[in-house]
Amino acid sequence: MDIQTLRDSHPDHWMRSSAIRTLALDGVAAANSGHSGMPMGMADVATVLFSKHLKFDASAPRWPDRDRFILSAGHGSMLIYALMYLTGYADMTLEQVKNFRQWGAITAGHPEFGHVAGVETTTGPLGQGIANAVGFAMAEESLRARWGAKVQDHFTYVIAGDGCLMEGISQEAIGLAGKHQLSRLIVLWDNNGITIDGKVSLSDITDQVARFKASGWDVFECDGHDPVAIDQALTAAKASPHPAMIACKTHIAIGHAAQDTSKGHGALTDAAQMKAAKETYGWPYPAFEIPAEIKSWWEGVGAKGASARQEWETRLAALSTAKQAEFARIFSLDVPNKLSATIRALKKQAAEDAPKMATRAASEKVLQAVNPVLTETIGGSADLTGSNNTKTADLGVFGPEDRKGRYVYYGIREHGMAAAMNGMALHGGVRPYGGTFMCFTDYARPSMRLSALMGIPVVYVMTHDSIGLGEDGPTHQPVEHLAISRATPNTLVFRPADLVETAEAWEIALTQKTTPSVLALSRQNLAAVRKTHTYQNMTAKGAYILAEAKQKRQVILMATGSEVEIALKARDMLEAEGIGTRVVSMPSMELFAQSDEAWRKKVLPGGSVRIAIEAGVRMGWDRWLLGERGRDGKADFVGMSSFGASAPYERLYKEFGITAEATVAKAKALL
Ligand SMILES: Cc1ncc(C[n+]2csc(CCOP(=O)(O)OP(=O)(O)O)c2C)c(N)n1
Ligand SMILES: [Mg+2]
Repeated sequence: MDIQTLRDSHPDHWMRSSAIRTLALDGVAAANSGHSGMPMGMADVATVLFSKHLKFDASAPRWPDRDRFILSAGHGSMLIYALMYLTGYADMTLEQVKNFRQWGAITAGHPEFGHVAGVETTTGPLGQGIANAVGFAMAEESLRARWGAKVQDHFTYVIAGDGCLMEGISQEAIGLAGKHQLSRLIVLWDNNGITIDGKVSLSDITDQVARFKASGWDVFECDGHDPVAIDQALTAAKASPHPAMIACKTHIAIGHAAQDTSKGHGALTDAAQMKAAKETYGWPYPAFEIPAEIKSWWEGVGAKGASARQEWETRLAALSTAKQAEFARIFSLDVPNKLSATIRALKKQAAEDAPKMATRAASEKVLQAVNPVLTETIGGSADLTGSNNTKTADLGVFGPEDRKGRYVYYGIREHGMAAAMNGMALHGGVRPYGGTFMCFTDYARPSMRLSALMGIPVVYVMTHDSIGLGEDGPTHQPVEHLAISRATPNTLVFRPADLVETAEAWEIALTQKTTPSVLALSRQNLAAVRKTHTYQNMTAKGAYILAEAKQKRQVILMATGSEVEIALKARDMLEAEGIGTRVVSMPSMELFAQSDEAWRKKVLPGGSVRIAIEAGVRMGWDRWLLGERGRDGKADFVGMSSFGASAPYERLYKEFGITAEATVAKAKALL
């Protein structure tokens, strides 16, 4: 259909969707940067979705039973900002729209969770949104099964572009959603055939319809500018018993000189061309001006969900007081009081038994105690369940047959798993954790970074955390991964040394509300190092004195995880030679950095030789080795400076010089 036909056949719809198009043009022109073409091309789909299908209430953006709308093609951020302004979200004022991409405005270049009330997830790194959406839909299925459709009953809609579908992560997401028959998940593909470099066909000839179908999706197709066709496709997609993809054939930058070209992807700021486009639309109004009748129609769209929201509130209020409190608790991320008592009991027993075990096995022990208490947890692993020790007997398995199951077999999809966990956490009401090998942090990394950026408390259970995994060799042995995780802002990295520290680390991770955690856990068995019970969570201090010097202190050995027992052995050897040696266990550098200065000085006073022992690279350690003021004295590092190798782990520790003997030699060399 040409534009004149579209205008003539649905004049009201055309003007309402043109409000989005012109706001996108005006916002991008004011910023002199951004992406005009995608919001222009998808304005018709968005208008039908928001006015006829999406269950939302602009006056209550966070209402737990709303439909979720995810703009996976985050570069088209003006689409979501325009929709929020038009429908009357309180935070999305015209001023904000005019300040698109400016310092202090909530209208960031790409939609950011936490900045804008109606933005469900941060998008922009292509493919993340569609993969988050799988987690949203899983959380909805899980909560609907456990709480009933009266309390949780909604859809997750995604707008994804060619770029989202080309990214590898989309395949992981599509596979996961298909397997789990997430029928409440609907993806609207902005099928405009254009990306930045030119036509999609420059780089891809995938039959997307066949591809989605191959993974168990239902696929519908429509002219993405025909409101009747869009409505029909959405109605069919909602009725389908499978996840649904709607291929919306669209024109990028419709009505502009750049229509159907890659020029249309970016910022369309040429004044004459903008004027011509608006004339084509039949839009005579000045920049940022929306005629009152169009604005008020849109505000009606924003208000129409209020009754559904109020009915939901009434249904919630009909639940028992205890159930209402529990519902509020899981959505506010509070933990039950019982959690700390559970952890403490476990710690006490562990200190008495002093079991020799791998920290991954310790983690399983903690989960066995915690999962029955914290019923909002949803565990999983990317096909390494038996290695990551992430499954406990009480969880059951999530799937089409059992939506109440709390364990997800993510398959070999680390990235998809991490993104799905982000989606679950963002949905609310559940607390996801998932495992893989520490080395494959790399495969999950883009989503781990977004957990941190968004400030959501996903827990990453990363086992086989060093050369200590042995025979699988350097492909599987993380060396730089602790440093990368620690370098990421707003991320807590834990490398516990035994069962007690593992329990403490889990307690901290599970009480976070705005910070993800990475648990680096050993494959190999470790001796218990905390054999005296402490009521206090020592890991919460980040680092603490595990063993004090018996003689005048000359050396401080710092270590994490599997290397703590090496530090203790080196201390015995040094003490035997009359060299007083303190051992500091440092399960979390971030928490130590956050602890007060007095504590840091107490744990790491000046005047002693300092050696850090960790089976990873040195990067990150110098702050503690050289002193926070960089003048504390002599220091050295026992760890890795190359990739590992394939051999039994005892041999590897020897060959790479991560031993008590090497530690003693380095300490003595500095004395
Ligand atoms: C992971 C990732 N890689 C690259 C980019 C840069 N980028 C932004 S949009 C885009 C092209 C997207 O094409 P499409 O989804 O078809 O959007 P359209 O041009 O149709 O608006 C690229 C490469 C990105 N945002 N994220
Ligand atoms: Mg495109």
